[in-house]
Amino acid sequence: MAEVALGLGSNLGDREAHLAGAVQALESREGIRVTARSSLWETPPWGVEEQPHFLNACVLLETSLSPMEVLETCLAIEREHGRERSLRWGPRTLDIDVLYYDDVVLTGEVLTLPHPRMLMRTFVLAPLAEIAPEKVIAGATIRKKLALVEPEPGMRKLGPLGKVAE
Ligand code: PH2
Ligand code: MG
Ligand code: MG
Repeated sequence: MAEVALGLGSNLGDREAHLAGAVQALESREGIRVTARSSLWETPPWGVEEQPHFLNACVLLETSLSPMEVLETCLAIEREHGRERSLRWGPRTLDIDVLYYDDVVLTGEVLTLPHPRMLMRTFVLAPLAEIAPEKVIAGATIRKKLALVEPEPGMRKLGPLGKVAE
């Protein structure tokens, strides 16, 4: 069994329903158990600033799937939520990024682990620090990495990431 962290994001449509639906879809997949979920966070858009604010969250999984199988599962769930790939860093109904898979380090065409930008993004580190503060990535804990990045003005912690998308 591997421990995997995923970063979830949405800034189109019913954002909360997309994130809650993603968790439900993950839970229903064979070989995946969702073991922890962060709070929901409202975050200003990074990269392309002219787009709606995001809701972000992170979850931890215990899984028997391989890294590529986890990625393919995430992409399939994104598609089920009407994800269209157009603008890089642009608006999306659902984004699911594989942040780390145990301590696997790999650089590939479609999958790089740990996620190459996760340590620079407060919208990833803040929710992840709620559920995996002691996880070490690139030599330091998530808690420490979060303390090293600039606080993001306009980022707020909302309620729990719900179970059911209504
Ligand atoms: N995702 C992006 C680009 N910009 N900004 C925020 N706040 N949250 C995101 O999840 C996000 C983003 C590309 O995946
Ligand atoms: Mg992303
Ligand atoms: Mg993505």
